[in-house]
Amino acid sequence: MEKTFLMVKPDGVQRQLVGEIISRFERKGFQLVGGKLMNVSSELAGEHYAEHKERPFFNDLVEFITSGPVFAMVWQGENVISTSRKMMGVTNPKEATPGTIRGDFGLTVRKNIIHGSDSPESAVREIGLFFSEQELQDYSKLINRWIY
Ligand code: DAT
Ligand code: MG
Repeated sequence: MEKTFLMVKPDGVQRQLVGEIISRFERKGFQLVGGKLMNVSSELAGEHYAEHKERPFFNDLVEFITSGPVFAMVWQGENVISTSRKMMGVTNPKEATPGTIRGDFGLTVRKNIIHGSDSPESAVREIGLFFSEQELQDYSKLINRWIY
């Protein structure tokens, strides 16, 4: 089953949106396979955002993601990578559709509440950066037969 890496950023944790966000993915039918409240070191932040190293906002991005605890998660389900991106809304909350997480809770691109992997390759890479094998649970839910 497809897996993705999702992370409530420091603004989402401070604004007490962790429960709301978990609830949205649970109600959609996705399955939580790993989760933890943690601090992101500058080293991990640099690796996680490596693709943005040359961007003018890179330093602000690293400063922000290391500014307080994040809630890191791994979710699984059919099409979870692209569907969770749709549920998050586009990068800039100013343009994100109401009904999406960024559309409902965010105002600016620098504090856009949630991160989600954008492709199967980044999902594998990001899950590996944030979680060890032992931190991921392999279990089945009876309700899945009413979802699939
Ligand atoms: P996403 O988080 O939707 O995958 P991204 O990978 O393009 O977006 O960028 C990573 C983060 O960097 C994004 O969540 C917020 C920040 N960011 C993106 N574009 C920005 C900009 N023009 N100014 C400031 N921050 C930006
Ligand atoms: Mg991205």
